Amino acid sequence: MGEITPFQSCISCGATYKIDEIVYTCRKCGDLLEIKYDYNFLRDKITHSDWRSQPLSVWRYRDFLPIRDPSKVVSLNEGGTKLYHCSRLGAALGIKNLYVKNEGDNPTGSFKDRGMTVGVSKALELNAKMVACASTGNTSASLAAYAARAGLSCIILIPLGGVAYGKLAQAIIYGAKVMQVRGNFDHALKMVVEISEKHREIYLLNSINPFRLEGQKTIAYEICDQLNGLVPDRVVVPVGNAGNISAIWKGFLEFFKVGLINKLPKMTGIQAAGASPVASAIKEGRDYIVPVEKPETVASAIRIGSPISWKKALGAIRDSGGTAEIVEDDEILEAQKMLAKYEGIFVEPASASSIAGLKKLVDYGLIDKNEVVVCVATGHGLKDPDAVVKSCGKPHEVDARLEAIENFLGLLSVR
Ligand code: AN7
Repeated sequence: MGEITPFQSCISCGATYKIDEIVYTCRKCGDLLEIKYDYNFLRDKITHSDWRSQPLSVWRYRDFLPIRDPSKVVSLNEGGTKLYHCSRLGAALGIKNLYVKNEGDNPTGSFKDRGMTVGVSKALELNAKMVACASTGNTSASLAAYAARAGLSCIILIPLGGVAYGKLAQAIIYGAKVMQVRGNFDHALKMVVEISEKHREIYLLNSINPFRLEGQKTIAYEICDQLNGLVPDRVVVPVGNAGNISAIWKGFLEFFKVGLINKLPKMTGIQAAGASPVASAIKEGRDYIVPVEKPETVASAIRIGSPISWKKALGAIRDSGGTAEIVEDDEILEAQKMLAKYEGIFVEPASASSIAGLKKLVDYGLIDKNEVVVCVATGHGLKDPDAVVKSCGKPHEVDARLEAIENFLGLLSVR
């Protein structure tokens, strides 16, 4: 039997759309779409394909991705990020088997590159000439880079103030048309959805676009392959717009469906206290979110009050038997320092929220110390150096005299 071509499907009413149809939300009920595959066909295909001989990367998993024309692939060598066993941090938190998946290794320094390599390739397949997104920073840096590589023009809406300078600099240097919207991320997202619905030549690449999440699900595939088929008991993910945790769960489910793994991890989402609609819904046992009007947190990447993929995320957390936790800004900054100090891994505050959340759940006794845990560190620390200077202060100033330096170091012996 031939393959059933991948297609888009509504997560609520099940309405289906062709793989090359430009549709962002379901025309029948308005809900989000996801990409579906012929898993029986895939199961057979991967047993005959040489994918395991390919280097670890997003495109190692091309059989699981919705791009059919290899000549359209836009790549900067994304994915293949390191998975570190963190014994020193693990000991400090009381977890024996702690791993950190360092997404800061990606070409523009965040996991967004996994989504953009697929999303921008799709844009080329669809003959789009213009791509757009709203962003708290990393999505814009990534889209701008991939658009540049593909020769597409790029429109970016970011909230006025609050985007870390490293990310803003990236978007600007890659040549995107960057606008700072007077409002927060939720306002910027609303604007970019409206403009791409009105001007159909603009292809929208926020995570409302299901092709983005297809790239991001490869985080799950890589974790399975890096642990040689061992599935972690738990995967801890920072949650902002809620696309990534949904994508990672989809990845695990798909490896399960095609028989590459035989169990599934508990998906655990972490949000900052000033922007926690998803985690609050989980804690309060609700199946809907209450958007946060004025989201606020030091972790600017996840300063999002009305996450677009909330329904997918609630499903991922509940279906996997996972949980969610809320962390304060000082807990995030403390976790950022711990990861740097104990393991030499420097991540931005949003990424450190996964460590902060893990610490809290272990302290509360909600996570067993024997669990194999993977924390996803979503973005590089150099994206937001201001956050470090604010939390750690500037270095001590000394005169250019040996004695002054010895004095600071406590090396002046009393004679
Ligand atoms: C470092 O760049 O939403 O829950 O516009 O940059 O999938 O949104 C960034 C999100 C976590 C949250 N960690 O992921 C954007 C944007 C980092 C991030 C998240 C983001 P989602």
